[in-house]
Amino acid sequence: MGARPGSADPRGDTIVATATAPGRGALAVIRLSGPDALTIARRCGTPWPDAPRQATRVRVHAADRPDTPLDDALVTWFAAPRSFTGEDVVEWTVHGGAYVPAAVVAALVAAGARPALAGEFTERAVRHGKLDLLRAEAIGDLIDARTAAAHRTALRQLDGALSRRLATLREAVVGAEALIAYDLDFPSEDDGPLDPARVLAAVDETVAAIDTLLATLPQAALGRDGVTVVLAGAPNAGKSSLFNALLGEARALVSEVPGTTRDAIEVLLDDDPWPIRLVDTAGLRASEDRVERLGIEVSHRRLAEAQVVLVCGEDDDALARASDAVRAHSSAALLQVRTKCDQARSGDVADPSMAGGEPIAANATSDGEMATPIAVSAVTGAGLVALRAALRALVRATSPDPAESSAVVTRARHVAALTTARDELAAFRAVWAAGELPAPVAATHLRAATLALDELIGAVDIEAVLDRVFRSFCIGK
Ligand SMILES: Nc1nc2c(ncn2[C@@H]2O[C@H](COP(=O)(O)OP(=O)(O)O)[C@@H](O)[C@H]2O)c(=O)[nH]1
Ligand SMILES: [Mg+2]
Repeated sequence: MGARPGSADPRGDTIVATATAPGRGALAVIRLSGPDALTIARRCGTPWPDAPRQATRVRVHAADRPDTPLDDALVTWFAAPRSFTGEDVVEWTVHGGAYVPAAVVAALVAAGARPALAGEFTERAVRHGKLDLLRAEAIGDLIDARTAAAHRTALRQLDGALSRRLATLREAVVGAEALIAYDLDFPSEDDGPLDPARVLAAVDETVAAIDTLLATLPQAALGRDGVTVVLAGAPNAGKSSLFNALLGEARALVSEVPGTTRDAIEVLLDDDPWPIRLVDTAGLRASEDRVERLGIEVSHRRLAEAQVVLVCGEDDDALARASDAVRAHSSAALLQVRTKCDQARSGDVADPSMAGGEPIAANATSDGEMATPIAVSAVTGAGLVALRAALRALVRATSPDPAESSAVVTRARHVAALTTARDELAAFRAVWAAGELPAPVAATHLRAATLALDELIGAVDIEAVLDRVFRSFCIGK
């Protein structure tokens, strides 16, 4: 993966990059960080402000052409170690666009700075102890967040929820190790010989806590990719129209990915507490994996990945047939939707509560399904609000509650380290319970578990993990 310049020396050289996204924009922020940041900045900014942490208007120019301004900038500088990176940092707010930021960066490079690598500012913050690795990752997640749920998870991690949970786990492992060490140093002191059950109980508790944490991984995926909601029903039931109507009504459309699959169109709608990945089975051909015989338009594959299926039909008969077909192939929660309710049909009983935003979620049966179909019209928009409310209630009932776990693991790196820690604890447990090996040998497993947790937090062996973590960051962060 290649060495990162400057990474060998924790003090590093002085780096510069535009922190804002490239392209046309009112303003751009350029960051300069490192031991020579102030010297370099003084060469390119006139008059230079004496006081740190005060936004000051400065003329920016090339070091050798002080009379040819590149821009009028607002400059704020921070003296080490009280800065994001822990080094001297200068932030230049200049005009945006293609030319000015590039010209200012070029001037700073000519004056002695080096263009920063992706994630290098945050990497330096970690090296200087301003952030642990988990919080640094959370900054990346915050920037990449597209949904309220991903944003919420990133903020919690940035606030240290996961770091604190891991610190507690680490303390428990170190505590168990200390019990053994104490017993070796002072055998039979005060309390008599160490009770092996006491060590086992501490280890078991920690293993259980790690398992709880590992079980939160699906939440990260849910926050990123959403709860999968699939539209199913006979051809012409009104699925695609409903799909579009729900899109039009949505507060925030996160992404539209048409043509990503041959058989479906899907969109990610942001919602609370989880985004919704709405899937419309588009144009299935008869030869394809249509849920046959009952003739509804949805593939087995789509049904298999659905958490919720919106079963669409124009009347009770169609709804019953479509529900049976779905039920036979899927364990997803079903929500029955009576489509085209603007069209009066003989035998229809007007039911204004269905269209008027009544608390329809109260109709949910104990297994989370809707007892009464929700009547909607893609043409008039009737019932769409109620449908969204019922869908939200169903998602809440069938998905994890985000409030329950503030610490959530989000990455394969987290899972790998926690699994290592867990395996080492299990190995310790086996050896300790058998009582065959001397205590110091058994304790090496506890050491290894602690090390895995330290690596996860970023407390040790920084070199090995930093490259992997920061490679995915953007320049200027
Ligand atoms: N009056 C009325 N017609 C609808 C409504 N929804 C769909 N349609 C019509 O029903 C037909 C089939 O709709 P479409 O959404 O393509 O159904 P799909 O095959 O299930 O995707 C089209 O002619 C639509 O214009 C509705 O809410 N009201
Ligand atoms: Mg369709």
